[in-house]
Amino acid sequence: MEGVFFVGDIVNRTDQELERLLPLMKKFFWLIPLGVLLLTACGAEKGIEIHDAWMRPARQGENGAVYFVIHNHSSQADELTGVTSDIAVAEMHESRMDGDIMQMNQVESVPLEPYAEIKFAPGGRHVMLVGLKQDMKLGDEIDLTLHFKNYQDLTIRVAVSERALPEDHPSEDH
Ligand SMILES: [Cu+2]
Repeated sequence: MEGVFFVGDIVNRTDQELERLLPLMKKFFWLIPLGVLLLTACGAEKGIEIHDAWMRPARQGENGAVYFVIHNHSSQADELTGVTSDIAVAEMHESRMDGDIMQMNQVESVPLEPYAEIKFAPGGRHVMLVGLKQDMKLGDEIDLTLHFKNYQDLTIRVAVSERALPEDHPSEDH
């Protein structure tokens, strides 16, 4: 008798606790999917993003230099292995000041460390559009496709705009 009573007591207590817990569980149950959602959002690799792509105006037959920022959001290292364009031969270049002379070298690839932010900017790395097939006027836009060692190809929009260049970062027009 005593045992049965004891078991009943436990059951009753459990029920009471459940009754107390249930509203609480209902109240906070939405936290679980929210938590999962946040984990998913943080865990989801955003991959590689290109920001702020632009180039200065240039004439048909000339070269144009394209600038942008590559952001590797991934914990995996990658590599920019090439760039292609429909309106010119696209090469990756790196400018360096050697005394008063701007040296420009073609680079085959650009390493992208995990979470790296790599700037293509006047006076440094740029994509050279060699022998433009068309005039590039203010407000024009072109597509440029970036190829990576691991990541999918990214086609970006490049806007032609006039931006002030720092005096110690001469133009890449050549
Ligand atoms: Cu160049």
